Amino acid sequence: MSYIKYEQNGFVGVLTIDREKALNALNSEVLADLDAALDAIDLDSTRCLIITGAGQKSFVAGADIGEMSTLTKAEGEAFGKKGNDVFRKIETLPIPVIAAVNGFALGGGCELSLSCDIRLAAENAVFGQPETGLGITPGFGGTQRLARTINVGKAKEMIYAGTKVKAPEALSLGLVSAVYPAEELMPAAMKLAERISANAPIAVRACKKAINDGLQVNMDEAIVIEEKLFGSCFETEDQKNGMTAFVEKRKPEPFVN
Ligand code: CO8
Repeated sequence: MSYIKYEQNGFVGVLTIDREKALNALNSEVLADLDAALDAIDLDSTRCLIITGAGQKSFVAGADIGEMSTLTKAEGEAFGKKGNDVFRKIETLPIPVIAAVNGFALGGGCELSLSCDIRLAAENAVFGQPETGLGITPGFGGTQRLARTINVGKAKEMIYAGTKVKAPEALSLGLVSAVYPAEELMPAAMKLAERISANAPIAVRACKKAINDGLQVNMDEAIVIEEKLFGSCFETEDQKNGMTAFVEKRKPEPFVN
């Protein structure tokens, strides 16, 4: 039995973390299943991925506290690395990843959403890094990605004090792009994923790479990254299709990989 459900809807993959009884908390098995499910995605036929949690209450309520409660220093580091490797795989997946945050996104759940490109939230979503109240730091990238995603002072407050943030505040902080009534979250995520998938897939992947790689270096190096990826688009059928259609005042043919 896998803790991950995966569905393919046209060009869009929908990956659900399915451990509802424990509010989709991430234990070693869930992380291993997530890792395997990511490896199994057919990147030739998938242009966008949505990640969500099973049920109405929780996206992911964190790493599994029961499993972590008895870890030694070495085991703690190994568990942290396991999560970090999987989340980095999500962050560097060639295609865009949307987190559809359907409830609690605490600790490792908040960190999972931060490894995605875009976060959409249901009205009942709650974000937080409660780790310091458990005697640990965030360990799946939270100290790094939260501080790079929102105002550093607010990220520090959330991490030092364990301040939780509900969906409307998450929107005002720029932590999420939009908030929807619970039943509208997945349709909205699908709609966005389909809009992304309708654009030139090689160009979309190049944009993800340019943004992610460029943010890690200074502006002079970042601009060179963009120039190279921009130039590479001119070797694609999609560029010819998209630009010829504009010049001829018609819609482009569907884009290809
Ligand atoms: N781990 C394990 N089990 C969990 C977790 C979790 N993080 N969250 C919820 N559960 C389980 C509960 O134990 C409970 O199980 P059972 O029914 O067997 O008692 C079930 O889910 C339902 O939970 P509650 O009864 O508590 O539901 P409530 O609606 O009363 O409360 C909350 C919901 C507020 C979300 C509450 O469950 C809660 O506070 N959960 C913990 C949230 C948290 O602290 N998350 C952060 C964990 S630390 C972390 O993620 C670190 C990441 C980096 C790790 C690095 C490793 C080195």
